[in-house]
Amino acid sequence: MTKMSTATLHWGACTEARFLRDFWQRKPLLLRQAFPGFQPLLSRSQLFALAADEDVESRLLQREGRRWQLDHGPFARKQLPSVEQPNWTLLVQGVNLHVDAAGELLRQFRFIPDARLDDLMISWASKGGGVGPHQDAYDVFLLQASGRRRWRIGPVHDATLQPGKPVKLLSRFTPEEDLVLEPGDMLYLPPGWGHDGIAASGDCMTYSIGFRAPPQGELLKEVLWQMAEAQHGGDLYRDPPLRPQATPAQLPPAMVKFAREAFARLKPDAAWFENMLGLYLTTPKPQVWFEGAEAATSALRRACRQSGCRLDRRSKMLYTATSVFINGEAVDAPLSSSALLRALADQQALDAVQVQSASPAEVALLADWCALGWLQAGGGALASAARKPAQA
Ligand SMILES: [Mn+2]
Repeated sequence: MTKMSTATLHWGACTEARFLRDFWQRKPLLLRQAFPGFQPLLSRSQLFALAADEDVESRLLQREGRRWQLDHGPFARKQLPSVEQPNWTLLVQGVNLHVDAAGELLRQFRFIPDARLDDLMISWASKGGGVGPHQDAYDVFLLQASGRRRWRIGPVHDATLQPGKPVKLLSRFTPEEDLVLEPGDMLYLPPGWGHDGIAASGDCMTYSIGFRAPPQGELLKEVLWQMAEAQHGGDLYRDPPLRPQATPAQLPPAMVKFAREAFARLKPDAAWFENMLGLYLTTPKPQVWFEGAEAATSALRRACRQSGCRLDRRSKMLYTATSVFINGEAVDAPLSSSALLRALADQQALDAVQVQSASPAEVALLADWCALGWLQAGGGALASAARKPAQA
């Protein structure tokens, strides 16, 4: 099946601009029938099939009274409880990496910068299933795809966690609102907002469209790691003139000074941070791999000119005023100033007319990316027809 979602986000009395001004990163918003008549992108069995794939990140959470059990996938169908058994949920991460229709859905949210988008997670729950009261470092849109889910939400005043649980559960959560979502309804929550969603029916599917709000420490770790790598080892430490040591266990102050000086010499400028973030935010997740095109580059160039090309659903592309990044690499000068590549990043595709107006160097680069599987030439016609798990 290659059925594409034609679902469109309906704002009702709200608008994108008003949402961004009044709600985004501030407070929750419930949109009743945000997607009227929404049809799940995947059936239950297609979702379960994804969870059986070793390239797909999945988790199974089961609750028995106050006891929680967490297992990590892949899960063969017979490893999952029966759908009739209450109180369990299956979480499938990164569905957009595996199903083209999920990319279509995510495009509805491109009024927010791509750099913030993490993934589409689908959770399936039997009656009573859920992940318990918690908070996340994410802005999230919780779209009810099938069945009903009851959400209890509220600000977190006390972030104390329940001890000894396999997942992070708030020990003292006092919800302020109690909402039941029907298929097509969508709830937005800002980062750090407490929420507890419990399947109010069987066959409850919720789509989480997550926008990661990276903590400063995470970015700093990346900055420092990349700076250290750029040293290629650096100068070797040299002892100052030494005398026989009466206190050999004492840490030499010269060694501390050496480390401090190495740190003080680092002077990253704005361009350096831009480059670091561009590479970091476009780096594919570890489980992502691309299917390269089999065709010769001359055929790929021709296909791009004849029918355009589009970004593979797994590709991540961002740009700045001076650089273009794709899948953890920066485009070399002089193409780093290409307007066409920026159009590709924004539109996630180029039509034949756009490719025909491209320079030979640009077309050659597009063909290279097609060969790597980062782009699909000719609207996917030339794309490798290899394994496509649970394609919706
Ligand atoms: Mn959550």
